[in-house]
Amino acid sequence: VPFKTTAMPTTSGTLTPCPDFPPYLQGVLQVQFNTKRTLEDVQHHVGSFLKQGGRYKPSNCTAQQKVAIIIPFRNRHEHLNHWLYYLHPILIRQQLDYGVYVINQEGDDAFNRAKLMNIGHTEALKQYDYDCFVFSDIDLIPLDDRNLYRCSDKPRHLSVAVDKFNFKLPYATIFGGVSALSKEQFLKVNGFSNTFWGWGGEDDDLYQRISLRGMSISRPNSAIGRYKMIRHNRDAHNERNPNNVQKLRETHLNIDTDGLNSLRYTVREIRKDILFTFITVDVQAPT
Ligand code: UD2
Ligand code: MN
Repeated sequence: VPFKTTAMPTTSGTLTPCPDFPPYLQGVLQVQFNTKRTLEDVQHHVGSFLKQGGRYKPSNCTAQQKVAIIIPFRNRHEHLNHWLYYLHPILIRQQLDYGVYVINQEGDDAFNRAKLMNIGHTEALKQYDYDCFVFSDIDLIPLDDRNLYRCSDKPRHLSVAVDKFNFKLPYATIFGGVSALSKEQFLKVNGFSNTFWGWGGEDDDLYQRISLRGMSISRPNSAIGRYKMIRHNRDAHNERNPNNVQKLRETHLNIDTDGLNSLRYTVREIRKDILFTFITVDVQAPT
């Protein structure tokens, strides 16, 4: 039984808080991407545990946090299927009250990962009173379910040991991949910058925002924070943007005016699948 739940109603009829250490965790996980997976496969695998929109909450205890998982997306359906296949069972075992939001950039202008994250945060809060946001690439699968998709007293970097980087941090301040910020922490930094178009820099800018607001980051240890990244080439319309290097010198000038408080976009469609909420947006790329 993959996600055993034992009913534990208390005498008052209310649920007790879920424990600090979820009892169903398995530790090290087997992950491989050679099997082709369709959305139907994944639905058969985990669909019955979920509610429309990729929502779940434990039935036998009150989750410690309400977590929105935000995934920036364009044209990575194969990766999405793997992500859903592996992550839903993990998040269920972690006893989270969670929802999965895939933020799909419409059109083929330059990709803007950071702005999609801000949009995901804003749209998720319209659906439910989330108190924690996990921002994740579509192609990163944890190799250990003790790496909890929760927020802590500091902004948290979860993807510390990625196979692509030989399971080491490529540099000490890296904050890309998978990261978790509480609602309060994310507001304090004014979210991500909206102005990093194309590949690179947006994650470092967020790290600098965190430092500028007097916070430091936390990480799981590198034995637990292990990930596999699905192999891929750089996508079309997400070329490395050399302007982003200069932008990184200006975080302190932009943090107050470029972020959640200047976010402009148009929602094209909100589609609630059983496995995820798929939100297609026009990010208003500069012409
Ligand atoms: C690194 C970072 C990533 C981000 C990126 C620079 C790690 C482990 N990862 O990843 O967090 O900072 O550099 O922007 O440090 N995407 C699409 N469609 C596209 C393009 C991107 O869905 O056409 C999404 C998808 O969720 C993808 C993510 O954006 O995983 C990051 O893009 P990437 O995987 O091409 O970048 P990568 O692997 O160099
Ligand atoms: Mn990647």
